Amino acid sequence: MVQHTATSVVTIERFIIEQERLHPEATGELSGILYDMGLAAKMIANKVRRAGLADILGATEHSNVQGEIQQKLDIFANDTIVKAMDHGGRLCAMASEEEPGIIPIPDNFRTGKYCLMFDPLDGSSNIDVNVPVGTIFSVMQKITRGRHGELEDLLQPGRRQVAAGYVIYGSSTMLVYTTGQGVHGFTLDPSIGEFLLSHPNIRIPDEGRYLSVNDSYEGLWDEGTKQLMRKYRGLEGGRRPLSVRYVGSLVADFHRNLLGGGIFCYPANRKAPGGKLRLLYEANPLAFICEQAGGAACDGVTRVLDIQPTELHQRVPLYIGSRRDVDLATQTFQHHSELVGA
Ligand code: P6P
Repeated sequence: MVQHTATSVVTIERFIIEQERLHPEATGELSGILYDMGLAAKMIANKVRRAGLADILGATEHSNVQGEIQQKLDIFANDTIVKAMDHGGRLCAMASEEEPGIIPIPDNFRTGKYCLMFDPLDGSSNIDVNVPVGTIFSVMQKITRGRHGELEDLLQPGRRQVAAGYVIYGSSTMLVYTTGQGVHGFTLDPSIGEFLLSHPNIRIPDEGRYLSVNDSYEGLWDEGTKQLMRKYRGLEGGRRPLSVRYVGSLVADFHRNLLGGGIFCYPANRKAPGGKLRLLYEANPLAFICEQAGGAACDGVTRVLDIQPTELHQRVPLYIGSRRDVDLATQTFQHHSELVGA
């Protein structure tokens, strides 16, 4: 594989082709999915960038309070991805945070051997305060027979993903993805409309600097979670304290920790015993990326990528980031379960 440095001008398309050449058996279908996700990302970025002007520019349909326009951005992002992906002949099914069931490939389009699951615009309520938001996607290979994908194709454990990625619409627009050959980041140059390789071979530091958690839920946490957060804060167990950075936008919090080292926690709590974040199109793709960058991800007990899904939109508690920080979570919860079990 060609070794690129950060000064090489390499488009995402060229990088994908070079990666594909490493696999003589590759058919180019997976590459096509990544191209099309890049196109959808550019279209969504263009719309998100101008969201704050919607009141001034006037919404295409009708002028609205900002909130409802954000909701339209969720739908716009969802429809953009579906329309970019449904006719390429690479997919047999899709699933989105925005839609209750499987999104089938129309009968007049060819189908392929992959399934795409995505959160089209996570954290969209943050747009009106100019906080970065993101798109998250996961690609699985079809395991059932027949032309169209079925629920069984989507409900596979995360370790079977063939690709995963996210787009962060922040101070710049970045697309970060993995196909199991490391994690690579591309920054959109809006002047030429190209994603250029800016972060080859991203690695997450073994030990973090940041703790991302919404501790307004502390009163709803169990004792194990409370103890774990005390450890991260250096109040117990002798660890150096982590700095708290919590944006409230999953992709923004994850991206900062991926580059700088840290752990993002969305624990279970009494009101949300299964956590808040979704397994198939949030936890799984970010866990695949994190592990490929040298990090880890668990639900407190089980490796995220080993969880067997049972429902399309199931939620999961999430501890994801620097490996030593995630290990501390599993050790703490294991100790507490032994105490409880004792
Ligand atoms: P809370 C945004 O609504 C989101 O789905 C994620 O992007 C974010 O990490 C989380 O919820 C924030 O949840 O309960 O802290 O507001």
